[in-house]
Amino acid sequence: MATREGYDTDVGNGGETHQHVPVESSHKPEDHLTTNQGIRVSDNQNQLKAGDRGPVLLEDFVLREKIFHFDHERIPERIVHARGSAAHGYFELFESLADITKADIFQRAGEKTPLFTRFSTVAGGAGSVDTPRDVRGFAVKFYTKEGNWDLVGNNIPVFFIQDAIKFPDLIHSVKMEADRGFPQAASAHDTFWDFVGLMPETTHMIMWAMSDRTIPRSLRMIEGFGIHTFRFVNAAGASTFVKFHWKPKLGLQSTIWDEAVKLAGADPDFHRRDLFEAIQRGDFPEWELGIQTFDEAFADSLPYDVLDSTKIIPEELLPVRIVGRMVLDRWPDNFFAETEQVAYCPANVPPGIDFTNDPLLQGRLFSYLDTQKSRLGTANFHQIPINAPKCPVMNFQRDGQMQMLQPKGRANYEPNSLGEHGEIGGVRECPATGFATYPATESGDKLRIRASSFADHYSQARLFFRSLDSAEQSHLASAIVFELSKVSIEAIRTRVLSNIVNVDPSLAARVAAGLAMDLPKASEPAAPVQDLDLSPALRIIRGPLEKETLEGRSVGILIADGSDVSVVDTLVKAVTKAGARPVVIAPKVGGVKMSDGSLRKADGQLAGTPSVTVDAVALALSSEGCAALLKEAAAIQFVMDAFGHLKAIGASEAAKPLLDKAGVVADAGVTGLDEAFVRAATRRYWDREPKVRTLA
Ligand code: HDD
Repeated sequence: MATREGYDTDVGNGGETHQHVPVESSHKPEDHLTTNQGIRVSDNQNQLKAGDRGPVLLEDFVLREKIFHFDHERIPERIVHARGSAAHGYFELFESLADITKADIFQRAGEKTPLFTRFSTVAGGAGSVDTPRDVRGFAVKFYTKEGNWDLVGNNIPVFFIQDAIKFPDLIHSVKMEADRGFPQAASAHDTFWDFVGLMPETTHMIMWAMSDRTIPRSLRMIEGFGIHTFRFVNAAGASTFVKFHWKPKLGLQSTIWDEAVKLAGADPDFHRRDLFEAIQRGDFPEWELGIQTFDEAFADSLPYDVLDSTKIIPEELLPVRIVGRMVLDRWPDNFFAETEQVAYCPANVPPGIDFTNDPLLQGRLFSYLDTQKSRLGTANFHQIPINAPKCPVMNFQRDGQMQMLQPKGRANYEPNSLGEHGEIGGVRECPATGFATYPATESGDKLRIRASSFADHYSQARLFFRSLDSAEQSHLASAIVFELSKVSIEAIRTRVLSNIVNVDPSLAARVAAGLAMDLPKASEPAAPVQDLDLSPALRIIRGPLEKETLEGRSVGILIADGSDVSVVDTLVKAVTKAGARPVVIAPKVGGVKMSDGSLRKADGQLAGTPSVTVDAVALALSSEGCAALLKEAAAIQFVMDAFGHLKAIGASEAAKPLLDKAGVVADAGVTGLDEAFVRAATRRYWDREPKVRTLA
């Protein structure tokens, strides 16, 4: 039976009583449900009808407002970097940089500046998965005392193209193909590689994109780069060129490609969850900010142009000076309000930081402001709390959609003299402390042209490839084989390969062999290819940022009926002490009966917590438990994948049959369940790889 209250009797669902209790008796205003106009809502369960079985009335403003708002909950997603995760935190300066920049954020050692950092993939839509092979966006908004500074970078220090006019073509080619709407979040398709083959300037970035850098284990384990050469300007007006670097405290770590693919199915939100959980448990992700600074003379001495975003300056040539750190210590309250609505813009720089003529940067200075108008719908997007500077904002810009401010007085123009007549006059420009562009001297003809100093597309690609560890080189070659195998037009593969011959003939030969095709002749390079000094700093494996550690990692402990209580307890303690998160996995999440008859609950169900979700696995099984798991495909796959993904596997004596069934062969990464396992779990076993898969 329906009544006006609805919720405390029959709500039309078989007549059961609804548990919802109205708050009428309490008079606290914050307890009352209201419309967006503040009108209290008497009934949130039923529409307004003409009779209990009658039509809905148009005058039901509660209904219309609620549905209207719901209908518009989604806003246009970012055309690139749509999928992202973000967190609040702070930047702490280690030493004053007053000698090279007057930027307020860099003046006082020890001072903290609040910030908001958003990580993203590039190609996929907002609902796509976290682990495709893709560049990761690394955008930081510093809320400095002199206005917002946005350092909008990536986890790779170079970019695909040299000139911003190519950006829409690049992105169109990598996004899902225009007629068919797939593939989502993947570069392994014709149009992308067609663009790559026709644009040799992409080659250096392609080397990075096909390396392990684009399949990170965690967003907490990626580097960040500002990419472009920027300028610092000091109080005396002197300019110093600067490149920005973020170095992760947990070190660099990537997944194996097969692991990344399986993670996409096992947990589409793997990176977002990882970041969220780390922050929730107080394990705050941290990066150091490094700078490479140099002058014109140094820039002129390089065999490439510092305005070219497809080039790095190797750290061996110009060391990175660590000047501060970023700590992310607070997850947003609301994903939409903050992570979705945050609007970064490389043009947001405070006095003391300035641009260079990098043609990619110059184009970006226009794009970001422009895109926010279509994404956020109004020129007043800067008033949204996540975008609003944490310093005074005062000017005569007025009105516009969703204007939140209510300025007083008549003066909405500058200059005005109303202040001299007892009225509100308002703010004035500040010649001494305001942002003043560095007065670089410019001259030249008006031309659509690329400087000849940008012509070398291969030397640094070669430098990168040859600097890598041999395991990484194999991954890179195999990634190109994988991607080109998804290209259906053979001529595209051939063209790409003919470019790669210029990078390194042996790499091209490996790729050709992996594709079972003939090695084409090298394409004609626009500039001679040079052998530059190698840069071991570019490696992940056996590189300066590879860490043998369990810190920030996780260890899966597989248990089943009869598992030994003390073994599991000891393992959990040891793993926790080493800084990792123990994840107890069992056939049923409710738990298993342990050796002493007690029930031990699991953190994850075996079928839903495959070994790809952890960094190492321990099989703490009894004979009885192992026998049962030998019949479970999920258990066999669990071990097989851990082995195939080169992870440490610790196993009890009784778990041996499971190891055998999963094809595990003894090596340094396969141990018992004692301390040797905790040590072994701090790394991956690259030597194992040739035994488990054929790499190019
Ligand atoms: Fe961009 C977003 C990074 C070149 C145009 N870009 C965007 C984001 C990152 C980057 C991290 C997401 C920010 C966020 O989390 O909201 N973009 C880069 C880097 C580039 C680069 C490191 C080269 C060095 N971008 C680039 C060019 C153009 C754009 C050359 C256009 C001329 N990028 C945009 C954009 C986006 C954007 C269309 C989409 C959403 C947004 O700006 O706010 O304006």
